This record gives sequence, C-alpha cells and structure tokens, in this order.
Amino acid sequence: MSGAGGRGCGSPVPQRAPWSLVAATAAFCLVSATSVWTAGAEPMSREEKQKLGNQVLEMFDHAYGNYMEHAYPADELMPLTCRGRVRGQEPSRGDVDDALGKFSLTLIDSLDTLVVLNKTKEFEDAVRKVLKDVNLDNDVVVSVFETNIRVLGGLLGGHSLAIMLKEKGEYMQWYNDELLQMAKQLGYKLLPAFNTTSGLPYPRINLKFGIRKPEARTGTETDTCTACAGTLILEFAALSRFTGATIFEEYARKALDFLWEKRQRSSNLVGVTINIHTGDWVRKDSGVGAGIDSYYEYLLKAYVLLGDDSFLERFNTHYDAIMRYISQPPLLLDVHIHKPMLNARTWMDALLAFFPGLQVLKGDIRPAIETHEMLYQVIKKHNFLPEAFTTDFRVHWAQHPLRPEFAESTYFLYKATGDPYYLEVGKTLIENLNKYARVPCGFAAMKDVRTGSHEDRMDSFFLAEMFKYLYLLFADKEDIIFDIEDYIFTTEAHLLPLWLSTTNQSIAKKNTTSEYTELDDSNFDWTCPNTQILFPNDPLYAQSIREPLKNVVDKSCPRGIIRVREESFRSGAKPPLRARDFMATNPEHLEILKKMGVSLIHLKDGRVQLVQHAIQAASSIDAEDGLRFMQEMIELSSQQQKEQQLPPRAVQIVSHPFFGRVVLTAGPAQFGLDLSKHKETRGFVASSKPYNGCSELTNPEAVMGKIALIQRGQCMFAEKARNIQNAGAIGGIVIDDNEGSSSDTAPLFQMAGDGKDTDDIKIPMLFLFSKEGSIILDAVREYEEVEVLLSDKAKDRAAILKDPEMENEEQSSPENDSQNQSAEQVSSSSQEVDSVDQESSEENSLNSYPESLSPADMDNAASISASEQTSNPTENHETTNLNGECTDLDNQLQEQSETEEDSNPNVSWGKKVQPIDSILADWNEDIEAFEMMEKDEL
Ligand code: DMJ
Repeated sequence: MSGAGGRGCGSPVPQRAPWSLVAATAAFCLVSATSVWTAGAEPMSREEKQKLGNQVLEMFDHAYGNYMEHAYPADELMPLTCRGRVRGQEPSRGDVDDALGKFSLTLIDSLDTLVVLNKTKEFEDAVRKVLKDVNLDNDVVVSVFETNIRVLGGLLGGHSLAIMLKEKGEYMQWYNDELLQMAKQLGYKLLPAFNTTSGLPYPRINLKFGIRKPEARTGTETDTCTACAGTLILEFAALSRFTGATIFEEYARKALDFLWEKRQRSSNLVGVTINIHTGDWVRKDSGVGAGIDSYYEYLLKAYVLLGDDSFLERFNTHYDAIMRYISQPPLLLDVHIHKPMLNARTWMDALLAFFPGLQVLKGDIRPAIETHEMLYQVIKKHNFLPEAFTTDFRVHWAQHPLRPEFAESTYFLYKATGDPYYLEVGKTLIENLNKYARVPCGFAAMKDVRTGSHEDRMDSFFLAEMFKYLYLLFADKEDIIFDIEDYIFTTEAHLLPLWLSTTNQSIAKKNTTSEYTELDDSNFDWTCPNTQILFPNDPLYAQSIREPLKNVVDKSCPRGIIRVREESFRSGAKPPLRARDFMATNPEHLEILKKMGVSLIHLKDGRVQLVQHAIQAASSIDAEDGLRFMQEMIELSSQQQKEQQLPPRAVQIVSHPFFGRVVLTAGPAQFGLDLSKHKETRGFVASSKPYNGCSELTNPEAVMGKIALIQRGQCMFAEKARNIQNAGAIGGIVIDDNEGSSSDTAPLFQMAGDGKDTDDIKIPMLFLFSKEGSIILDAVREYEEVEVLLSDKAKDRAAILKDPEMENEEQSSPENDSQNQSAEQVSSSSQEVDSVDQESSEENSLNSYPESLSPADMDNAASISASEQTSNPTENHETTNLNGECTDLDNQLQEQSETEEDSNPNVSWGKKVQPIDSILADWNEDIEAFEMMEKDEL
C-alpha cells in the first residue's frame, strides 16, 4: 500500500480523505464527533465557546508577549524574574537544560501556534526574526530528542504553514523555503548522533562540534531512552520528503527498526532505557509515560503520514501488549517487560496523559474516556496534574511544568465524542492556569501543586502545545484560517501536511520497512473498531463510561494497587500474613515469617531488617508467600515513607503589590501550630533582633502581633520559636543562612523540635531557603509593610482580595502588573551574616525514620539466597472497583486470569513449570528493577 493510503478498517482507502480526519479528530476510524452528540452534558453556546477562545488568545499574548519583550532571543522566559534563561548563565538544572541550544527555542516552538491562533502578521514577523537572529552553530551540547521535536519540528511546522499562507496569496509572499533550509542545516547537524552500530542515536550532540571529538564534550554516553531514539520519524521523514534528501528518513527508520527488533519477544513491550551499542535493555520497566510515550505515538502517526503498513503492524502489536498488561482501567501502570504481570511501580507519571489522545487516534475510545476521567479527577483535586501520583491518587512528585498532554487528550476526545463535557474540562484548565500559574510576566510552572508555589520556568512546549490544543478545542472550522484536518500533529504539536505521504514517492518506496513484518492478523484485534459499536446510537455513550468512575479518585483505597502473582490466591487460600498486618511483637506472625523463610534481624540502632532465604521456607508455596510478603513490605515501606512526611507549606505574600501572586515553598515544623489543621495565619512581617532569635528579643514592640523573620543557625529551631512567641509574635519564618540555597536545588525538610516537650509552642513556624527568604527580605526593603499568609496551600487570590482594603488597593493600581514584575524578582543579594553550622539534631530529613520498626529498612533487605520453588506465580490483583470502593478481587481475578490464559498463548503463568535458576534470575532482576526505580524514578 502506498501513499497516504495504508490499511484502514479493512477497506481500500482513498488517497487523502480518511487521513484528513487525523489532525482534527485524530480518529482515523471515527466518524466526525459532532454528528454523534445530541444530548447529555449541557451544550456550550457558540458565544461561550468564542469567549473561551478569546481568553486563550489573551493568555497566549501574555505568555508570548512577555517572552518576546523580556527574554527573546534567549531560549526561554523565566517568568518570575522576568528575564531570559540563557544556558550557562543560570545554575544548571541537569538534563532539562539540554533542550536549550541558544537558538531562541521558544520563538521557534511557537511559530505554527501563531498561525493556528490566527496571528498571521505576528507569524510573519516571527519568521523574519528566526531567519535573522537564530544561529544553529552554537558550541552547546543539546538533546537530540528535544532538538528534533521542538526545533526541527518547529521549523518544519513553520515551513508547512508558511507555504500554505504563501499559496493563499496574502501573507508570506516573500518566503522562499528559508525555514526549510534551516531545518535541513539542523538535520545534518543531528546526523552524526546516529553513528552507532545499532543505528540508535546518541542522546546528546554538540551543535558546533558534533560528537566524539574532544571539543564536543559528548559521545561517551551508552544509553538512551526509547522515546529519545524512537521519536524522529515524523520530522526526519518530513525533512526528507520536503527536500528530497533521503538520508534523514533512512536514519530514523533504522533506529525504529532496531527498537522493534529489540522488543521483548514474549511480552512485545519495550523498556525505558536501552544501550545504544549493544541494544540491551538498561531499564526493563515499561509503561506509556516518561521515556517511552512518543515512541508509540510515532509508530501510529508514521503509518498515518507515510502509509507504511509495517508501522501500523508494529503499533498494533505494542498496543495489544499495552492493553493486556499496562492498561488497568482507568490506570496505566508500568510493568516489567519480561514479567509483564508484575507491576513495576505504584505510581503514574503525568506524561502518560497524552495516551487517551493516542487511543482516540487508534479508535479505542472506551479506555481513553476512562483514563482521561481519572486524570481529570486528579486535576480537580490539585488544580494541575502532578508530575507523578500514586495509584491511590496521592501526590508522588508535586511539580507541574505546565505540561500540555491532558489538554491534548481533552481536545481529541472532544473531537471524537462531541461531548460538551470536554469543553467544560477545557474551561477548567483555562481557569486554573489563570488562577494559579499566571504571574505578571507570563505563566510560571508549579513547583508544588499542593502549595501553589511557583518555579521560575515557562517551558517552550507550553506555547507550542497548550495554547494550540486549547484554542482548537473551542474553535469552529471558520475560526481557523486553514483546514487543520490536512495536517498531522507531531508530539510537540507541530503541524506536518498529510500530502507529504505522496511526495517524493521514490523515498517512500525505498524506505518501506515491510520486511520486518512478522505478524499475523490476530494482532489486529484492537484495530479500527466500528463506530457503530463505539457510539451505538447512544449520544450518552461517553457519559455512560465516565459515570461509574465518578468518584474513583476520592474514594480510592488507601493502599492503592499492588499487583503480585500468587498461586495460592488462585486456589482460594488466603495469604498467611499481609505486610500491612505484620507486627514484630506478635509471636504468631514471627512463626509465619519463619515458615516463609523470612528472618528478622535486629539492627544495633533498634531498627529491624527482614531478609528472605527462600531455601529456608517450609515449602515452595511458603517461599512464594514469603516473596510476596517481601514485595508488599517494599511497597508499604515506600508508601509509609511518604505518609510520614509532613507536606510542604506555603508562604504567600498578600500585601500590595503582590496580592497573593507570590507563593513560596516552605518547610513545616514538627512543633507549634499545625497549619494543615488550623486556619492559616496572616500578618505583617518584622525582623527579630537579634536576627538569629537565639535570645530574648530586644525589639518586642516591633514583632508584637506580627510574623517574625528569624535567621537559621546558632540555636535550636524550638528555641527561636519560644523567643519570638514570648515577644508576642503570631508566627515565625526561619530563613536559611546558607547563601543561595533554594528549594529548587535542596530537598525541603521539616524543622525538628529540641527533643523536649514542645507543647508550649503555639505559634506556626515555617522554614524558607535563602533564595525564597530573600524575596520577602527584598519586599520589606522595597515596600516596608509586607503582609504574608502562612498556610498549607496557597489561597485563591479571590479569597485574599475579600479584604476590602486590599481589593480597593489592587483596583486603584493599574500599574500593579509591572510593579509586581520587579517585586517578584528573586534577588541575588544576600544578607551579610555569619553562617553557622547547624547542629544535626536541628534538621530532620523529611524521610527520616526515628521509630524503631520501619518497613523502610527492608527495601534493600529482600535478599533471596536460594529457592526450592517449582510452581510459577500467578497474579493477584487488588484494585479499586469502578465505584471507587475497595474490594478484594480474588474471585473476579480467578475468572479473569482463566480467560486471559485461554485467550492469550503468551500468558501461561499457572501452567508452565519454570526452572529454579530462571526463577532466581527473575527474582534478582525484580530486586534490581525495584532498586533502579527508587534511584531514577522519572
Ligand atoms: C513535549 O515536549 C512533548 O510532547 C514530548 O513528547 C513530551 N512532553 C513534552 C511536554 O510535556
């Protein structure tokens, strides 16, 4: 099958029409959605949609305008300090900085957004700026993946729309493929990265010096992520087809071919990280989020853009595996590639939020609706999707860099279902962005969704993707100056024209990869569902799928999901001892441990360690129980670690000209007023004298009724608290004396007591690192009267402004945006104070375990020396049912597993007998994988 055609629902496909659905509806097997919906959630009026579309335009102007005014030609805007982020001039943020190549990243990433948002004049100006100012030959090491999706993709998206506009005859008449020439230049700069025997690219390249030369400072890496190597084909093929230079498409295909060859053959899954020289999987966990996500996306979209069947066959094979092992609706949980019935994590990352959108493109709507609904409930709880959250929907990693994936899926689901519910979802996203992320100089990433604190960061993908998807969500056909359905979205939402599939046919012919096809039709079970089945004349279809999930997040089981395989569950026997019930003082429990081959070691410091020696177990079944018990302990320990952490707190500056816009992440104290249980404390700040607060204050009149600022050091936190309390302070903020420290770079901790009874301390105490503290100190210098709110979570600005005085003040201050800008600047000046070493007892890590028995100590203790096991584990699945109630699914699982086994020749857990050394090898791999996961999480 050639050209844009390819395989489509088993019938011959005309050259273009079906794919014209792709960009807009992303549902190549779906009928246009709006024709489906007739009832259900209240329809949104055209006026309301237009109003929201205009709001998106205004927000884009705010983000783009501030970037152009305050940051350009830097790569990104730092919205809190209102300046450009220039690599080398800011403290390194590690890998994140590899996207920055001193090539005006945000401008290039924004090009095609300007056209989608109907800002043609601005687009024309932006293209001229790119051509005039952007240098692609900088001595800087960049990520091949990020440079491809953001810069090459941005240039190609810009070129695609430039030629479209030129053809229309009004704008861009001067344009002569200059962006394409730049793209080609960049393409050649990236090619040396592919100089490996495998054909997988090195993860980083020096734009000026390439790779493996002494000046290049890169080329010694051995590993890359699967998405990094597998997300090139759209941009590289487009470059080849636009220019006629075949080499780009060839290289990208070769990398994809290699990944396909290396898939784990029995599960058909791929790992997160691969060795670029040997092709060995370095990380064998597998999901649809971080590290793998767009590899899957590009297989399906490469099929759509290039019409090559082998890409669809590969995608379908992987998709089948994903739905079999990773999809546990509404969750998507990472598993091990070689033992896919074993979950590799108990948390999900935010990047997987793109997956429902991809499922729409695939035509598998039901699980897309389910996962999207679950994600939406997490968002409603925290205003944004945290970078990672647990299976019981607690925050695992609280950051949120304004990622667009959820908006992307919302857009595609709306196009597929026409359900106005998704417009309401979009409206919520807009509201939350304006309420919580908008700052005077753009939009700031959330440092912590729980407190509402910000990070001085606005990533380029926010402009490339977020505004595009939000605008398109509310736009009618006539609101866009071209037909969006003629284009496909790259992973960075850049637009590539579908007509590329029929351009340069010689390249297409030369590059078919069908020789890798090894599959039969049974792999296509998930392909192209009939729209009649998807929407069986039922306009309430999407709603009926969401309904049972209504409270899935709020009512989730506290333990979340732990999926472990267990033969004894199959036969109906109860496990002898669950980790959560275990008590080290219970003799019966100790007896069971012994039977399972688990020994209890009392460590010198009073803690207890568990070690399993399967060979010491009473039987193979007991040894297996022991293994499961140890796995549960590991899960439980990491959960308990998190539960014992006091969440961070927020210091919010509420007085003029901040009005609640500045939120600082603060560490809590283990003593004093608990802000999570009590109402927040609000007051003006005053510095204590002495500033370290280590003796009776000499300025009680200044701190009386106020929140005292105290410097860290020289005495215990509790002593400082007592001294300021005695002087009449209503709260205290301890500011780190470690110059330059920041919650960006140092882990937050809680202030411990002094080992004595601290019940006498009644006021709330919070800790700020020096960088955050200096924002308050600078504000005091500039405005004298600075009022702050100490709380567990930043308050909505509307609530802050309820104070009528404040409301008047803000209204009467039209200039306050620009004032805030400077006020929000993080001062680099620091206090002239002696820094004194802290006593170690003063600081108690949030992760510390003072108690004598903690399963946390068992993480590394699951050592298995030998085993007499002969039977293979099967699966036990404890999960949340669709009504959100906790339930034990023994019986259901028994049935489910049996059906699975019948229908899936690859799954034969309960039947096959695995040799002992293979079991041991597997177990060791598990333990390695668990340890690895702990280390490199995302
Ligand atoms: C974007 O740069 C791309 O969508 C990429 O594939 C992964 N996600 C980021 C934004 O979150």
